[in-house]
Amino acid sequence: MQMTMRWFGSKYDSVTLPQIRQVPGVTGIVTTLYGKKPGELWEEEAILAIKQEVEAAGLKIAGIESVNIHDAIKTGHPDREEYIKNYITTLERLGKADIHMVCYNFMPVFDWTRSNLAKMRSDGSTVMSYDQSIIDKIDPNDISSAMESQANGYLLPGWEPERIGKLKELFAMYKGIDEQKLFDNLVYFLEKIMPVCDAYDINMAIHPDDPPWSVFGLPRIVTSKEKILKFIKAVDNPHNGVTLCTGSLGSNPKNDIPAIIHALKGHIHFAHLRNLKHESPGVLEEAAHLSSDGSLDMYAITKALYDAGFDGPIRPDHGRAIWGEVSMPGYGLYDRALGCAYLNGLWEAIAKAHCAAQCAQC
Ligand SMILES: [Mn+2]
Repeated sequence: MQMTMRWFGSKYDSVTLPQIRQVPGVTGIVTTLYGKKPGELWEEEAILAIKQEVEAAGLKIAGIESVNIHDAIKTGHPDREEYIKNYITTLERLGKADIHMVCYNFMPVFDWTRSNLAKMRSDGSTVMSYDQSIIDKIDPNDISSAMESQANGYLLPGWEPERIGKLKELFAMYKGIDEQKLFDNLVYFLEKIMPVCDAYDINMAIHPDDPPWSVFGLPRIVTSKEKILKFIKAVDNPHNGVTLCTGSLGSNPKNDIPAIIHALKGHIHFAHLRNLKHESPGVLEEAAHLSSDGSLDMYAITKALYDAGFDGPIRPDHGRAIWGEVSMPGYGLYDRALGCAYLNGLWEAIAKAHCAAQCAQC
């Protein structure tokens, strides 16, 4: 595995590449052209510029998170052909720049959703949290201003104001789109892009829905082991894979994450590791990465990745806001650096125990 951190680019991120370079064991970042709208073509020059900037800091681009999918592709609108063409060209340009992993999601209208971006915990840190009863009371038209007002002045990933500003149109586009149609549109998209992924060895890593259930009545299809296996099997190609996000999948306590990892062996191209604490059904908050701070067994999850032969990038995903740091919610330096150190420690212990057990056998 390769330990990485997410970085949004020098214009958008409070954390710098030289800071990331000093986190022990971190050799790469995952990034994006953050100003790009879903569906927009990525220019070669822009891709090479960010690559050079990252490499000049002594790091590597381990993958892109994300190249976002236009709603015409998700809804199967006739315009999708044009947007798929753009997507293929962007993938081709990324492949030529020696970038081989692309994260994306297939969530209708809204990307990730939270009810609170700065919930105070007993130790004085703040975390992002989710309470279904609060979401149920929010008009979908008000959710973006509720999220934006808590974003510390940063642009939130997946909440592009131009797109979210047209919520009525967006909801109208998804009228009549049920789970089956969304699934068919995902399969259609994947079949179209697999040839370019084969040509440039690009691993596509779909991000699970966050949270993994329907929000505001919109369909969601990347929510459980069974549903993920359905589209992995529908487009039978090793480049058709997932981002194993423990926080998103783990929001539903019924998702057994080590079992999901084993079921998806060979199709996990990227891992987001974080912990969360379940309060009651539909009520949860993010936690420090340490197993004992939340409800997920991070040792069992890391061991399952190791045992499944996972060799892609891992990132510590969201962190708490600690030590007075002000950043984009979830993306401060301090707690994610602690997360890297902890996850590197788990990985080293698991790898060495595995080697010792093998030596004992021979
Ligand atoms: Mn994630």
